[in-house]
Amino acid sequence: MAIRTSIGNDHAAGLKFVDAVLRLKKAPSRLKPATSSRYDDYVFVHIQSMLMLTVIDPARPIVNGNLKAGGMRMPMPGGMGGMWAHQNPTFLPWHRELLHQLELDLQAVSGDNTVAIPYWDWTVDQDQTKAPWVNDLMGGKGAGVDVPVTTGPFARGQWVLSLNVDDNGKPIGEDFLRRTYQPPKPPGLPTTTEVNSCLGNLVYDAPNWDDDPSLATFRNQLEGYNHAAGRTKGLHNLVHSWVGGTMNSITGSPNDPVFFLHHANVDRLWDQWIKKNPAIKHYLPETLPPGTTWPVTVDKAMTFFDPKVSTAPWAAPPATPRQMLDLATLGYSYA
Ligand SMILES: [Cu+2]
Repeated sequence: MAIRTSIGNDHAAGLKFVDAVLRLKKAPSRLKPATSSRYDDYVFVHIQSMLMLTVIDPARPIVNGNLKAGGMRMPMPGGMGGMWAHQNPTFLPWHRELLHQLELDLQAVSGDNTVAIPYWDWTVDQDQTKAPWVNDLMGGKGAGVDVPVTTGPFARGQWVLSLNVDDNGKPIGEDFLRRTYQPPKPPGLPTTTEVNSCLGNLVYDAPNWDDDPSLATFRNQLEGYNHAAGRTKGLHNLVHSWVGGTMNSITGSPNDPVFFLHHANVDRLWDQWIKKNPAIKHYLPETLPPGTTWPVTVDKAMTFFDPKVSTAPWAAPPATPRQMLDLATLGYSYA
């Protein structure tokens, strides 16, 4: 049983996580064995999700040259680029499975089934000189704007990115992490007030199930497209931008291990909301009107790989949203 604790007050758990991540970065890759590591498999799954390599809905066909010459595939226009995992209801269950599978791998590579992904409560731990940004955890940033990470275990030269691509999936020829901490205006990480307002929303998601800023559902608020007045983005999206650099990449953000601390916190908030509201629907849609196949309904398998370009990223079959709703069945909890 893994217990995910706050990296701000459980330094030991943070050290265990970092040690396991460094081991996973040396473990053999299943998806790209010649060039990358098992850690990078998770980066690759996320890159694929953003490029949406396979269009799974015939009602929303490939348009605008999705398949470019030379095999490079482009994100879909109109906010459809993240259809596997972002800008739609699967955002929460898809990332829950990604983190869960990574956590199982971290445990396996450490020979310790108590290794857990700590969460970064960014409403509390906002000081850039404290956890998670200290030298034995995530490290910090260099001097200046948008610069290489130069301290800690993930500094340039020590933590080498093998899958660093731009938003179109094109390699950017840089093998190191960048962080900026340059927040969108107005500056600052999300506040407790903003989180509480999201947690008070009792509708998981609703048509058109997308990233329209006016769609005031729990999922769209937690993902960050529907946000507080005066912000340009909200919760999850805002934190990606605040860390900046590699974390601001829509494709390769998991190259920065802080991605997993951030998403553990997002996942924790979904769990809090579920536990606080036992009687409501914890995922929607449950069914769709006849003739429609999008978005993913609660018992439909989510997409984690494109058979055209890779094999399955882990042994478990593709999870459905319903299988992600109860942490007890997944073997971890939040403290
Ligand atoms: Cu993501």
